[in-house]
Amino acid sequence: MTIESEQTVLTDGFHLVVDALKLNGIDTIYGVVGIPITDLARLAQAEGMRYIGFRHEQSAGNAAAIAGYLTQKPGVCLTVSAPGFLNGMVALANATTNCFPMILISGSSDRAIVDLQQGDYEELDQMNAAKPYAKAAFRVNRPEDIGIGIARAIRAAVSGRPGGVYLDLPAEVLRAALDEQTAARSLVRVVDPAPKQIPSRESVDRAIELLARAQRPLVILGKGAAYAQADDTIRAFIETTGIPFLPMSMAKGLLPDDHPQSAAAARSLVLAQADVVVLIGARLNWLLGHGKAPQWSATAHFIQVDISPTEIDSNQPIAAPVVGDIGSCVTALLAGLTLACLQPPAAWLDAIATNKQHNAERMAAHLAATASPMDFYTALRAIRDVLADRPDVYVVNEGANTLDFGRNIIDMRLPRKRLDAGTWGVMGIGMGYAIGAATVSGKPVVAIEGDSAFGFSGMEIETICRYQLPVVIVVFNNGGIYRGDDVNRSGGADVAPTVLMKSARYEKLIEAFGGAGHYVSDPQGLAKALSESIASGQPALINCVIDPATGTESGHLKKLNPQSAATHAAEPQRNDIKR
Ligand code: ADP
Ligand code: TPW
Ligand code: MG
Repeated sequence: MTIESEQTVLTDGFHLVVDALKLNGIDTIYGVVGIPITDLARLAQAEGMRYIGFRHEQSAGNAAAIAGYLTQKPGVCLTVSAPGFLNGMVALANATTNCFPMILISGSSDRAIVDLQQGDYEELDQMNAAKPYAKAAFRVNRPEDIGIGIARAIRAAVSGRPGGVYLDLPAEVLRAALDEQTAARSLVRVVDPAPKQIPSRESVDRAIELLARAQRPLVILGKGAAYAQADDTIRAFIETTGIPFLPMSMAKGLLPDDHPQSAAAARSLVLAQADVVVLIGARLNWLLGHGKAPQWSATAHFIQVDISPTEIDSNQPIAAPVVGDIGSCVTALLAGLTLACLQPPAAWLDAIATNKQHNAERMAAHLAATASPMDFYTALRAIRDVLADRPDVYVVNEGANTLDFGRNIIDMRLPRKRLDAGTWGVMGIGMGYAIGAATVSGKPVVAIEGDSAFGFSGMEIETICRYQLPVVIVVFNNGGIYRGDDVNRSGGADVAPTVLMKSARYEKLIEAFGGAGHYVSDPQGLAKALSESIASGQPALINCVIDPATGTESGHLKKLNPQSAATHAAEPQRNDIKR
């Protein structure tokens, strides 16, 4: 809508935001509306963008973040000021932590009042609140700067190491009028938002020299490698060299989990014994024991391929940094390979094969036993078998035991299909990631959720039903955080801190919104409900009853929780069979 005066045709900030997003190929906004951004969402929809309305900004932000991860275009989340903004901030911080490109756009209150703390409606100094948790934070103070502000936000989100960007849009800027010609001239189409970054020749040569000396080489693929969408190049590098590889959780499927060179089932062995490790888009953070003993050999040498120069030496000295984008770096490494880099010594490959077989047999024995009531193995085996025929299905996974067992048992065959609690191990990503993945792909999503994990974003099942998304939620109902059988040590009436309601009928929640609810207590029932739900393409929730006594405190993170009073003598020691 434009306002015509005698001489000039006027437009406003709302139109400029929509035009700037569309000009840059952004076609979807995830958000929750209210003052001052309701008209922005309305207008975006009127102008042909998709607007997906959520029940909570954290889930909207998580959907935007995962959309960014899957498409390499920043996912956009739109929130109201102060509380809506803060709800969205958790997702923005999580996106930054995980290196996902995302833009959080929030309306904000009158700066003159906010800065003097005079108590405006939803007053908060949002830009400064966002700064420590975002890759970049910008505020647009004039309507003619909206175009450049959005361009800066896009470029900051996707170039170099991707991350979360905050863009503050004061209400008065959105409402401000501007003549159409000036407005049109102010828009910016971002050219080459994530330019290739070619590694230096020396860095590639240094890496090749080190690799040529390796006796026990290993490649670790992280979610940066999955994000880079250099799938064929990475596969060619691994298959040409013959080096065993270990996928980090969200890199599962970059090469299929049943690939003969996968060392996932020999994880502890390869970490402890590898002498040259090629990290591709994976950080040496807590998820990799910081690259240190006792998990790693103290004499291991590292080659690290990463786009962020300051990631190098963050935890361990890196003998051969290769800084650039993964596509360019792996192409250069592949081109530089020498004979000595090909086919690792047989002794190394044999040791891995033996260990893999031993661990695979242990896992197979666990999976062959049918526990009643179901334990994590029994339930996940049923899910694994159904998903074996559907490699196109996205798997969202959060919880503690539900996450750790899920990662180990559910094989992935295609890249970027596994979406999980990530670098923070955060609960609450489930429904947002499921909605984001279904929205950008139109493909089915199966969200395997601990009962606690599900609760963090559970209300979004209304969103899933409202948009009729092909999302099937499986709630692993063991009646608690980790387990459901702990007791109140005071003998009082309140349940223990980890206990949730075992009798909860989660499937009835989705029935309230017209989705299909299933209650299952055996693997046959689970398999049937799951395959029918996926085939239906409609929203469904399967309440899957799990023995409350089978989980482990903190899942596989026991050693981060050493003082735990909840020691269960009967628990099997899992020893990260295949983490
Ligand atoms: P994981 O948790 O799977 O180990 P991380 O999130 O720790 O993975 O690491 C991802 C790494 O990938 C980050 O250090 C990031 O800088 C890097 N990265 C992301 N995208 C690219 C890219 N296109 N090229 C090179 N490195 C990238
Ligand atoms: C935002 C702490 C880690 S895992 C978890 C919590 C609360 C839930 C585990 O129980 P669940 O899974 O989901 O039922 P299961 O199979 O083991 O029973 N708040 C946030 N993030 C985290 N990680 C926590 C709390 C936590
Ligand atoms: Mg639970």
